[in-house]
Amino acid sequence: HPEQQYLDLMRDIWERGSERVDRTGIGTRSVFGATLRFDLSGGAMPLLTTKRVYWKTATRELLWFLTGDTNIRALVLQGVGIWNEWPHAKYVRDTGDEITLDDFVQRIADNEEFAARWGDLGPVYGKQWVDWPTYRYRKDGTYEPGPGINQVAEVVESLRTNPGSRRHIIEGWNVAELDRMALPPCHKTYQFHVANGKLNALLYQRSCDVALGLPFNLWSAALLARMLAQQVDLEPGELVWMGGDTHLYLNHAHLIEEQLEREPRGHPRLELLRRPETIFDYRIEDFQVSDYTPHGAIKAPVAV
Ligand code: UFP
Repeated sequence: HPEQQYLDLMRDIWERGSERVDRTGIGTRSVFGATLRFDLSGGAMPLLTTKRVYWKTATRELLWFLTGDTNIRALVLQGVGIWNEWPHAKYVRDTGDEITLDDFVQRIADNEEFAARWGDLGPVYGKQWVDWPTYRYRKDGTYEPGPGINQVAEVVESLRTNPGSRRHIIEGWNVAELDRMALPPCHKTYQFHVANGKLNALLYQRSCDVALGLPFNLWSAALLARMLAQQVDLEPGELVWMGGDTHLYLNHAHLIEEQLEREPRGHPRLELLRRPETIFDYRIEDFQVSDYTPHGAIKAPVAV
C-alpha cells in the first residue's frame, strides 16, 4: 500500500531520529532528507487512511492561496482554523490583551476592521504565488515597485506552450520578505514535469511536521497537481515529495504510537466534477473523494 511509505518514515524518525531542541521549545526527533513517491494515475491520492485527514480543510486552504489572500478572515468564515494560532499569538504579544483563541477568532469573524488589522499573516504563500513583488530600476539605480508576478498563471502557460521546460516552478521562499511572514513557507518549492502525456509534480518542503503537517501537505500538493493537469489537458503522473528537516514532535507520542498500530484501508480517489475556466476558478464543490473509509482522527497539539 502506498501509505506504507508514510508509516515507514514515521517509524524511522521515531526510532532513529536525532533528538534536538527546536524553535518551538517542544523538542523533536528529526531526520534530514527524505523522499516519498505517489502514483496519481487513475485518480489515486496520497490521502492517509490510518487516521482521518480533513481534506476539505486542506482544499479550502489551497483555494485560498490561489486567491492571493493572506488574511485568515476568509478561512475563519469557512470554519477553517489552521492558521489562527499565529495571528492570535502576535495579537497577545503586541497588545498584552490576554484574549482567548476562541474569542480572538470570533472577533476576526465579526469585525472586518479588526481582521484587517490583526488577521493578516504577512506576505505568505498566496501573495508570493500569485503576486510576487517586482522592482523597476530607474537609470539612477533607485527603484519603484513593478507589477507582481503570477507564478501559478505562468506555470499554466509554460506547461501549455513549452511542456519540455525544466523551469515549471512555483516558489514561496521570497528571501527579502521572510521577516514579514507569520511563518516562512514550509512547502516552499513546487516543480512540474511533463513526460508521456503525464504531469509529474515535485514538492520540496524545508521543514516538515510529519504527524500533523505532512498529511495535509501531501494532499494539497497532489491536489494542485491534479488541478494543473486538468487545466493543461494532461493525465496526472507521479507526486514526488522531498523533505529537509523531517521531524516528529515529542508531544505527539500518543498519536504516533496509535497510528503505527493501524493498517492502511482502501485506496481513496479524487474526482474533479467540473473543468473550471482557469486554475483560479475552482470551488470546494468541484472535488469529490471516493473510497475513503479511514481510521478515526487523532488529535494532537500543533507547535506554534
Ligand atoms: N509545518 C508543516 N507543514 C506546513 C506548515 C508547517 O509541516 O505546511 F505550515 C510545520 C513544520 C515545522 C513548523 O514543525 O510547522 C514550522 O516551524 P519552522 O519554521 O521552525 O520550521
